[in-house]
Amino acid sequence: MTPANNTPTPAPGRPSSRPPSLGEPTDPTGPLPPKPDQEGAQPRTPTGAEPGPDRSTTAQQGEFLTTSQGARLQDTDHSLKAGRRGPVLLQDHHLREKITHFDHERIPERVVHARGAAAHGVFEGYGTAESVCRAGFLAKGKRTEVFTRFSTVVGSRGSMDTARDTRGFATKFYTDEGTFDLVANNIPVFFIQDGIKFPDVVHAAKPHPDREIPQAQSAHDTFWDFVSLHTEAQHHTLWFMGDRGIPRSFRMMEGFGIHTFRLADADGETSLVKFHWKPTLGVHSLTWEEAQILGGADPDFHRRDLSDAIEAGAHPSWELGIQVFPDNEEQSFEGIDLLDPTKFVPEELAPVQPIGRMTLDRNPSNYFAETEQVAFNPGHLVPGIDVTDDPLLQVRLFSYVDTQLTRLGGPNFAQLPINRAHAPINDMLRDGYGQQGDYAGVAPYQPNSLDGGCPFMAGEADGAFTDLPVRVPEGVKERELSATFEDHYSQARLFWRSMTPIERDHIIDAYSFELGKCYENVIRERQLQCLANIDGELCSRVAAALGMAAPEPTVAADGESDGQVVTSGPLSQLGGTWPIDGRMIGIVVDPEDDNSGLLALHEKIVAASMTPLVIAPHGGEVVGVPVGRTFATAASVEFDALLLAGAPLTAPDSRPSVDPTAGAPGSGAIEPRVGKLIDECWHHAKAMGAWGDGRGALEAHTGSGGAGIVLGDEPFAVLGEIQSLLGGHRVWERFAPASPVRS
Ligand code: HDD
Repeated sequence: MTPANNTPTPAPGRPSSRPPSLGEPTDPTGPLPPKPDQEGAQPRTPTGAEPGPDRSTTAQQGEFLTTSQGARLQDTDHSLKAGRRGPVLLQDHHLREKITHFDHERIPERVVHARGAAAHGVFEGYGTAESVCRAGFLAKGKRTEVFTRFSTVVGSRGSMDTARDTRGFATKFYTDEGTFDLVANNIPVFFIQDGIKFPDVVHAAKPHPDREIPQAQSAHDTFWDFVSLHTEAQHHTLWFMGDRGIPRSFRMMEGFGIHTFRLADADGETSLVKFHWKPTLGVHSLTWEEAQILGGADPDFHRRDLSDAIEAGAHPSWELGIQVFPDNEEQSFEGIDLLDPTKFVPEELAPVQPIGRMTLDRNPSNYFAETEQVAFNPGHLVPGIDVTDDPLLQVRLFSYVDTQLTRLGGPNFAQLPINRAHAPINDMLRDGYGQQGDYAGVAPYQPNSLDGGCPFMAGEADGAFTDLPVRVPEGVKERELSATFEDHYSQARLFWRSMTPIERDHIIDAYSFELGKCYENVIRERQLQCLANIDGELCSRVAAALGMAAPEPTVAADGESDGQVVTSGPLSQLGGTWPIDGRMIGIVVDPEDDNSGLLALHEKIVAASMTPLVIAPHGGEVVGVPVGRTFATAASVEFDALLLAGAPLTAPDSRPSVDPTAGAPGSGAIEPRVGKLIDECWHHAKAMGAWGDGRGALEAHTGSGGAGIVLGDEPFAVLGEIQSLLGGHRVWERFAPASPVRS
């Protein structure tokens, strides 16, 4: 074999064990010197932040490569052969170990929620829950480590982040009293009322079994077939046809425990509650066009956004809150059945009371070890928190361990570092695949005398988990649900009524798109019937988009309010002003211009906890500021706002553009790729600002300004106005909604 040019030189003082003529890496060497592009000003991490302090302890350790048995290796690049050109020998134990391990590196992906991203953090209790819950981690000032995994539901592990879907929001609280998992979603109601229907809804939502398409989409016949037949799914479906189905960021999602849980205080008094996560940054979404473009341009958009924000120090946080209801025999509140997971309780009827705050401040070091192997379970409870008889929750209590036995290869997954409780563990679970324990003692059974009777049972005073003495309802065994579960439409109507005109337009567009992708007319007709039962305008506008007749409702609406609440303010996500931490600001520069203020602008944006990305014709630096994107790599969908510090023109010798709408090369027209950035930001209702030469370009592309266009002379002043606009997320005033004003 010809010696490789980059063969590392043996470390000083360590002679090679092979003749130098072979020129192959044999002896262990020191680390290779950094490549030119790894030196100097290049960021060490994608955002330029210093790597976290834990990296040194989690990186590959030790000077020498070894086998899994600790034997130092001399070569891992060549299999052992009978002569240089001969066959590979079976006795090559290093080869077999390496390949065998590799062959088994993949584990089954989650049957749902396969694609996710996660982060570590801390939860701090406010102490405000103490009157209803004795769980120690809710005490005032108590800090508890957490791990949160966000996910899409339908797509497989390699699918895109921005698919229209419900999002998972699962948090593991490593409390002193054992691990508590809050396995939540970003929508407060679920598709189905009884867990026995879960395989049905998932089979319907997953790709068609014959061709396995489409991936990560609900825009297909089997999904709409199911939800139009099983109408309890209509309420949830309406939520994710709305903007919550395409979040801007995991950091900007609410989380909902959905089910009603039962809490107990220190005296054993019980209450019923629903858990809510409220994001500090507000609830914001992508536009559908952005989501679709991102699916191709950056399928990792949400996981990148989460890890970049954490790395840049913009640590996302959520307030945990509870709605509290009396624990009455009917387990209902203001006529809403609290055991029906397709219903929520409007905040106007039961305000969300804050009980603590979670901040995510550390990215996982290893995706597989942490994000992939984490195992959540709604049955992981701590003293003071218990389940109710919600028939969906009851089935979940079985499903999670069951699936993890397969996914994580046996019964010992709780011993994996990410799943290990931070409370002392003293169980009597023994043996099995992947057992890590080397237990002393001979009596892993109770009662015993051989191990001195140990371990002992804890009483309530020792912090034992006690099953709350809840009365079991009388009745006969039957496969039925309570009659109070039968209303499938009134809360869907409440949701629809609570939307602003812009949000209604988005919902109509979403149904029109999704049903437009169905092949079977009968499915569209049936879904239009469901929409008619929710709202006449919703139905007629979707029907018009499909070119079909709008049916009359078959379910009578219960007057204007469908209950005590006509509209519920917190259901709409528009309006209000929110922090802008972690927002992405694109800055188009022309390197030929005077860019002397660029560094200061860059620093100002970073100081405001946002991420600036300089966009220039070529990579490298402009006045010492690193270029984050070139015209070839920039995509408007990455940015929350765009600044034009210059107006790069097409170079006289540039090649013809493949984009037929672009200006002619050499014409002195604005560089077409910059023009495209501006046009897309305009259509996606994003704030844009310009000064200097950038003004003309922005004016030309936006018809001399308009809502959300900031033209000025001074960069900091323009930036200031852009920041204010960003607080409202988007500039919807730019477009008149087609919907009438909210009723
Ligand atoms: Fe589930 C995963 C949330 C109903 C069965 N579920 C899973 C995850 C989340 C939820 C966030 C991903 C956890 C992670 O990141 O690892 N699931 C929910 C919510 C539900 C719900 C909020 C309704 C209120 N789930 C539900 C039912 C069943 C399941 C009714 C079964 C009958 N869920 C599972 C599962 C998963 C899962 C198959 C897949 C991987 C896993 O559990 O560990 O067991």
